[in-house]
Formats: sequence, C-alpha cells, structure tokens
Amino acid sequence: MTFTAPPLTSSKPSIRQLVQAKRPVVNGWLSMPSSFGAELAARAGYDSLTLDMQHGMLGFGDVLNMLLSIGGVGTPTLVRVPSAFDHVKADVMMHVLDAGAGGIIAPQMDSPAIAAQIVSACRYPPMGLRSHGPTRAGQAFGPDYPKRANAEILAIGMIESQAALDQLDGILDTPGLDGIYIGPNDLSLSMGVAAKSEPDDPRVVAAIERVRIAAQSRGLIAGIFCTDGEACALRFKQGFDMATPAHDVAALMQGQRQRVAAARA
Ligand code: 3PY
Ligand code: MG
Repeated sequence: MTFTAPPLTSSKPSIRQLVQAKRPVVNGWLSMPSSFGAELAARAGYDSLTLDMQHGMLGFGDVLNMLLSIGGVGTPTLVRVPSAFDHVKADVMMHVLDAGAGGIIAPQMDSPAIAAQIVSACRYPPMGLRSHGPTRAGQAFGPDYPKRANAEILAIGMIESQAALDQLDGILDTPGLDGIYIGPNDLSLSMGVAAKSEPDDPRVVAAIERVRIAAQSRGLIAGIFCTDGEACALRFKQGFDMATPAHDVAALMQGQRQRVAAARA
C-alpha cells in the first residue's frame, strides 16, 4: 500500500486568481517573529500575507514557523527576502520557497540584471536556476508541486529607487517576472525627499503612477505599501492590484495607543 500525504491545499483563491478576477488583494505585512501572531493575521481576513525578512525581525526559522501556522488557515503567503543585490541571495529565495512560500517579494529591483536574478531563483530549469528540494513545499502543495511551481510561484520585485525608474522598461520586460511592489519610502528617499508611505511630492506621485501603468500594461501585478486601510482603498481606486495596510507593528502600536488613550480619557 502506498501512502501519499494529502496536500495542504486551501480553498482560498491565489493572488494570481484574485488579480485576474480584478479583486483587490489586501496584503498583510508581518515583521514580528510570532507563529501565533501569524495565525491571528491569517484569521483577520487578509487575502495574502507577506513575511518581511528585510526590515522585519524574522530569520529563516521564524519564517518556517509562521508559514506552518498560516498554512492551517490557507492564506497565500509571500516572503520579502533580505536583499536582491547579488546572486548569493538567491539561496534565501530558494530556501523560503522550499519552506512553502507562495512567492517572493525582492527589495531594490534596481536593474534588469537584478530582475533576471530574482526570476531565476524562483524558477526551476530550464526557466531558471532554482535547485530542486521542495522539502516542505512538496508536502504543503502536493506531489506535483515541482511541475506546477514555475507557473504558480510569484516572482515580484520592488521598484523603490531612481535607478529602477531610469531602467523601468528593461526591468519590466524581464521574462518571467510576475509583478512589482512599490516601496514608497525608499522611492521618496532615492528621489531626494523624506521617506513617506503616502508621498505627496509631485515627482514621486507621478513616478508611482508611471510605474503602475507601465507594469499593468504588460500584464504584471502592481502592488504598493501603504500607511493603513484607508490609504489602501485609495490605491485600489487608482487601479493597484495589491496594497498593504502597513505592517503588524504599526497595527499593534496603533491599537495599544488607542486603548491607553481611551483609558486615560
Ligand atoms: C518602502 O516603502 O520602501 C518599503 O520597502 C515598504 O516596506
Ligand atoms: Mg523599501
């Protein structure tokens, strides 16, 4: 008798399915190393979650435990990896995909060469250089995972610098790239103004709109980081596919401050 472990498939739609159905993807952003916190976020109703290894306090072990607890709910989960700067970082991308991430958000996709490296790390040959070893992903997504992965894993890179704006067409034309995420804070800094999640400098505002249109005209997913839910709603009205209502730290602090203030009122 052979035993095949049932895949932990979820009834929740994938990010790609939501985007194709033109439904806005509300993407939670987790920075705190807590598998219980990750489970709570998954139960809070987000369409997708991103585990942040770049600026969040997460290492690989935290990401694995958070993927395990989110897996119980079934929310599609991406991992923002620490860096996309050089090929060495491809090992982190491949490692979190093996752990069951549904895709990568790579920061600072500043050139077509970096974009090509991100895609390559997310794709098995012949499309890329991802090494075979889906230790958890093969269990979580089923035995046909290696066959499906190239089509289903999302390779998303962040547009958040003047350098990326200067080479935007070349970056967005990278074969196999699934989408872009705008980092408004780094983009603002790189354009010479203060870091802001909701930039008001007209040059930054125009750049954000230019990136969204250029990405979506190529069929790429366009996502952006925001301050809160209201800001996300505005971004969805502008036409963005995905938006993040800030990270868990901001939400936790806002909720706690409100309670402290209410208690002292
Ligand atoms: C930015 O705004 O630069 C980001 O990377 C958001 O996380
Ligand atoms: Mg950034």
